[in-house]
Amino acid sequence: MLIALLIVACANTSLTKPNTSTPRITPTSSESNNASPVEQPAAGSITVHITLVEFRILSSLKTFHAGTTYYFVITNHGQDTHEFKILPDKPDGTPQSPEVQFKDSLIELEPIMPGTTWTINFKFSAAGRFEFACQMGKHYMAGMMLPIVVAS
Ligand SMILES: [Cu+2]
Repeated sequence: MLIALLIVACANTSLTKPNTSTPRITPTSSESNNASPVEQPAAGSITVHITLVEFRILSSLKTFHAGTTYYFVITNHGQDTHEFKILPDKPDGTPQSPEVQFKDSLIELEPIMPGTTWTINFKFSAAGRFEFACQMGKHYMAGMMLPIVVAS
């Protein structure tokens, strides 16, 4: 169900970056600043509240488990437009190179306009070190990333 939605979202998206396998979701109407893709929580999912501000990402959970479905409720409480990406980290928890981050991101939700909330169900398929991140403009370099742990 989620995969089908992501595929449809990808097919309908006019990419501004080189094509990748990253699931990308953009608002169905690019004309509206209020367009916010919204999913209902999956049965048995665990809700995670994500807050985006300049220039930090806050999460109600920082340790996750592979195979568990999480219902991400992502709200932009800042003044700027942000995005929500999940990127792989190195085994020691430090960030991967920008090339690997770009190529292997697990999810990419953008643009998340100020004052809007996006919701999506997501399941990590394997344990590892990851980070939540916004790579818009210089946001990432300004500290807009949050390391997380996915346990088995
Ligand atoms: Cu940002």
